[in-house]
Amino acid sequence: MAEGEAAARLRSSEHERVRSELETRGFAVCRSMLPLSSIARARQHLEKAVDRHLQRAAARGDVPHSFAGLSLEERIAAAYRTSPEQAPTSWVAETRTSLAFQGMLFRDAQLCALVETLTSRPPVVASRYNVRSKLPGSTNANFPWHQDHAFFRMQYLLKKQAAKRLLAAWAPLVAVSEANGAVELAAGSHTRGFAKHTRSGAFMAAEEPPSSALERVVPSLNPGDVLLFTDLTLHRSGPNLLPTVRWSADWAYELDPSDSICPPLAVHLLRNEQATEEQAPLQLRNTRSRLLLAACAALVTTSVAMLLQKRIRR
Ligand SMILES: O=C(O)CCC(=O)C(=O)O
Repeated sequence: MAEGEAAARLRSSEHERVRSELETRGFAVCRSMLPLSSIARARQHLEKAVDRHLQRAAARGDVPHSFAGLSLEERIAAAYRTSPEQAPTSWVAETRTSLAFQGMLFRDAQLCALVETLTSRPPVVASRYNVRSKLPGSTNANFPWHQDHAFFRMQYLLKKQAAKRLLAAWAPLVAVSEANGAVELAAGSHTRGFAKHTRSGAFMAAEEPPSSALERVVPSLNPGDVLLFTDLTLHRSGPNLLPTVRWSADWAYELDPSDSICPPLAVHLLRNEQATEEQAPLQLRNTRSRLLLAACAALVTTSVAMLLQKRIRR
């Protein structure tokens, strides 16, 4: 068998494994998906962003000094050692136009080829993404159980857009395990529809934890690995108990509800939502009518009062 043919077969069987795991378990780990050269470029970009951040923070007196010379894993942890809750947890503004993140990671050719096989369309990277630093001793970047659809839905609705369905991608920029707050997933939770969520601080949290019947998995990941999961897969992440910073990036690809890897939102919820959306204009109409009635009543009252005043004066 020619070398190219063997590679193509291997790739095709790997794509089918990922599809099958996304469909049945709601997540799949893709080992060594991203070239280490891309990870290195992303880390270099962050090193510069951290340097700029700490130079300014040191000038303001927020941190003792800029801790130049320390590695990406060590530097902000050292700078914010006595105040980890004050450290930034998100580096979106610093990476919005970064070729390393937007091009080399989010639009990596091998990853995009996989997504294209899974959806039978050229992949579209969703506009939302994050680059996260989880510091030891801070709880700011620990996520409660949630489905990403709760976040995504809110973000689209705030932009007055219909909520899109997405496939989430999560990639570590350092070795990640349970010890430094890796992502924990409830296998199979994506088949149970969109769960109710409430706000929990800055987060959206599922009202109920995943059923104890579901297996919970915390994949240990190395730089280059990518964790893919559906927007209905319940997941969370715990504290970083190591002395260094857990760096990661998460982004997403747009799905069509008919894609085999896009689990359905529960039918009862769709009906409720349709009802709510249909009621909204009615409620607005009712509010407008009430305001109009109140204005008319105020006009009548004022006119009667003026007439009475005129009569009294006469
Ligand atoms: O990075 C983490 O710790 C968790 C991220 C997460 O849950 C998410 O992006 O939805």
